[in-house]
Amino acid sequence: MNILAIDIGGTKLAAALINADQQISQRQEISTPASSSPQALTTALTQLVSHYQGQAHCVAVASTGIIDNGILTALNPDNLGGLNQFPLQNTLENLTKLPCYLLNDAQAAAWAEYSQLAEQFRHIVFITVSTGVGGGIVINGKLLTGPHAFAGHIGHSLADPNGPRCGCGRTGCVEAIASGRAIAAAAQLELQGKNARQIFAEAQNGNPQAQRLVENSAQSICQLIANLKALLDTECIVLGGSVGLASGYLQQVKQQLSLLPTPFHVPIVAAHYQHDAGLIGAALFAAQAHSVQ
Ligand code: ADP
Ligand code: BMX
Ligand code: ZN
Repeated sequence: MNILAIDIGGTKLAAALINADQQISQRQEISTPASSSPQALTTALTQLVSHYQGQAHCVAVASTGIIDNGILTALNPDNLGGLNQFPLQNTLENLTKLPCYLLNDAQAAAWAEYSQLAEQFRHIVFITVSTGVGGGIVINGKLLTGPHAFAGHIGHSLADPNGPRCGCGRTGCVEAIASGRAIAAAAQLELQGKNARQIFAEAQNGNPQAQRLVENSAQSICQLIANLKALLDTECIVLGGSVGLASGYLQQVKQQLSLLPTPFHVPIVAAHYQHDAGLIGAALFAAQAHSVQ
């Protein structure tokens, strides 16, 4: 029987059925509502899950935000149109009448990526550069979630004390410089009003401002990776999210890391599961949790 996997990001909501061999079918994607009203997210989730009735035995969720005790708490509410608290587990259990297993989106993606790197590495960090910047940490083959499910929120570590204010309330977080939203927010003049995807396209066309915005993002992700290497002696960094997976981005991060002293060097790879890492990781986690019940 399949697992219904749902990925809740700041920009898009995805859902799919995942079988025991991690094969995906019936994948759907809709935009994340840009509203602080819990009702708007409930309506979008209702639309998304209605398609899968009777086809799954449990629900696996990878969601942006701190996912603790079934509640989504936004660390950076700006990423969810101002939505701050949302009863995610209750909402989905009421909608589907199925047991529901939840993880943060980057924690879930880290678990998926670790599952297929496990023969090579025991210590990896997954970084998503997407609407925000998220992280999932695997140490000695175990996913680190922490006592309050907060572990891995590396997008909210300091990149520049003189940088922009972050939606989390701190100043100069990595997310406030490197994320898709931050790239768009920093755009001026001819790039004002464009989103990160459009700014990447402009950078490819040779626009110097766009190239500088992409470079600043890659530079702060490179410094974050060096910090993680010093903190955890991690063996491999996996990069995901639509910004992280954008053409040329990984190369820029690698190039900048190569300029730092050798102890900070670490292999960096693109997410094997690309944009589906969250869905697959949530399903793996749910399958493991469901089987021990
Ligand atoms: P989510 O945050 O919902 O998981 P994504 O991983 O798609 O979603 O990240 C959304 C961000 O990525 C947005 O800021 C969007 O503009 C940007 N983006 C989407 N596609 C691309 C692309 N091809 N190149 C660069 N940035 C992109
Ligand atoms: C934010 C934070 C993280 C999340 C990361 C990436 C919120 C709502 N989210 O740092 O929990 O993992 O963004 O999320 O505070 P995404 O939406 O970019 O995938
Ligand atoms: Zn922050």
